[in-house]
Amino acid sequence: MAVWRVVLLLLLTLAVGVGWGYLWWGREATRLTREIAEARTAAGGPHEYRAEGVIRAVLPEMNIVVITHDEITGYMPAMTMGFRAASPKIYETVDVGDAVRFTLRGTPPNLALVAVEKVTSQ
Ligand SMILES: [Cu+2]
Repeated sequence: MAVWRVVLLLLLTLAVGVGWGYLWWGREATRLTREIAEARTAAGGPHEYRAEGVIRAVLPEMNIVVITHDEITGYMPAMTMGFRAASPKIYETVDVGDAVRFTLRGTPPNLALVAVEKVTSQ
């Protein structure tokens, strides 16, 4: 076999190999991207939760509002805990003892209180 034929054959083999490698990698990358997106959706990503509770303490200096809350569906059972307020305006709208309906937003467990509205008792 002529030398140029051997060289050509080697180059072709190499080209095919690299080509398949790229194709395989491309498929892998696509699959990984999809899996990461699915895992993010399942495990976390920004969520929004709504619940009701009673304000127990308002601590602007600690950036915390303590609320005894009902069960937060899909997140946590009823308990008393502190929530970080997303904005200082939150503190102006609530007082200790208020029954409230509130909204949490963020990626669990890093959630912030983004809205609080008083529930008027009938
Ligand atoms: Cu809680």
